[in-house]
Amino acid sequence: MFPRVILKGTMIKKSQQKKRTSPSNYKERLFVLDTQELKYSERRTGKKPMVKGCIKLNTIKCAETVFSDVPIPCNYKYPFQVFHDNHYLYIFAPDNDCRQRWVRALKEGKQLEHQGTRYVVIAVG
Ligand code: 4IP
Repeated sequence: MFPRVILKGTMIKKSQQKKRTSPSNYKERLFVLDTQELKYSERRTGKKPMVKGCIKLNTIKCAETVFSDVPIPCNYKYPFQVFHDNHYLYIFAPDNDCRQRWVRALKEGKQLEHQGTRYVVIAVG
């Protein structure tokens, strides 16, 4: 089945610091959520965006709003987290509506993906 785009938009992400030596930085990325994965890319003027990361929906354990007391060091102030493969991806949306849309879409995306899996299992069994 071909993936279907659910949501698309520009937000800021914090580096996931997968290694102990990884820097802590914040980058603007174009996010695309489809029925199979969450992808983020770097926009480049006059060129196709370059994919920097891709997270399969079946590796996402949860997507939740983050409430933070500490000052947020980037221009977008509405964070949410995506926990996948033992990594936390922090994404900062420009406003609360946008954040809620993404959290909801990620949860729905996961359900769609589960429904798909269940359907396949029933069909095979
Ligand atoms: C990179 O820093 C970027 O922030 C990467 O983000 C990030 O990867 C890297 O984290 C971090 O080291 P530099 O550009 O200064 O090298 P992006 O891929 O969006 O450019 P993540 O995994 O967060 O996508 P580590 O943990 O992969 O090193």
